[in-house]
Amino acid sequence: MWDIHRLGEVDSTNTFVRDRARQGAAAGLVAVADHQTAGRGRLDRRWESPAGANLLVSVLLRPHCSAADVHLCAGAVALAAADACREVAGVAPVLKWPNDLLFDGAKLAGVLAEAEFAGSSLTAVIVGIGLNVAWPGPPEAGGTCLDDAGGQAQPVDRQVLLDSLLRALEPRCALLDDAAGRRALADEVRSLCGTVGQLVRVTLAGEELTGRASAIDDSGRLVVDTASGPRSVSAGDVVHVRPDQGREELRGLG
Ligand code: BT5
Repeated sequence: MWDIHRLGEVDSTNTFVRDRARQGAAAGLVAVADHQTAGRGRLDRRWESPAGANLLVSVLLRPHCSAADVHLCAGAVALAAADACREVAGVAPVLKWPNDLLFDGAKLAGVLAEAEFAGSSLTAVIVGIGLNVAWPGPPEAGGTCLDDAGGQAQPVDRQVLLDSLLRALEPRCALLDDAAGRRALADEVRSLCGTVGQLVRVTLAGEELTGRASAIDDSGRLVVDTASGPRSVSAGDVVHVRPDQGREELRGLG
């Protein structure tokens, strides 16, 4: 099902796939790059990676679902990437809501999902993932990479990792197309998500919430039990907080 475009250098694999989606490319288009000159995170942040070090890939999905389910497209890719990390590197990451893979509390991968619409109908979802293989990210980000986390004798082969990821993604793409499949996918996201049960601080536009994350609801929102009652959060930056230290602690999972 995959039409793979291998690129030496590109501004952003998400932008490459988005441009082709707008020209009518079919679902299954994949762009993988050695290097991005303008790799994007969320909220205009940058995704950094030296040439040839990490897996930088975006896929074009055209699921039969609504805008409210776009988060599951990101979830499907994150779950497939987690499978690939286990299969290829023996590393078992957890999900950090809404879009990261963590290993031992450190960021191993970030997922960026971007939706395209015709009027109010969802026409495409571009999901990009930056998965650290040989470089753990900029020092200030406190990330990790498979070659450090896995302790394997051989460095991880990015091609083998991509093949494994796409194999794990294919059945999950089918799940996106009907309600029962989406429920199964949402359950799988919940079971791998390390955020539920954690004390969290969530930064929203103009507001900060602190409380215990108690659930992920069927719309993919994080439910946070705050002092003034439960709040559902659909976007925002989550920091896991360690209660015993009362300070920001990204290594507090588990
Ligand atoms: C994300 O954003 O985590 C989503 C990253 C998606 C990147 C992929 S690469 C392929 C595709 N093409 C693109 O252009 N993008 C996608 P966010 O949660 O906003 O995290 C961004 C933050 O992570 C930055 O502000 C840094 O602090 C940190 N960061 C940057 N590069 C990193 C890396 N390689 N490893 C760990 N952390 C990193």
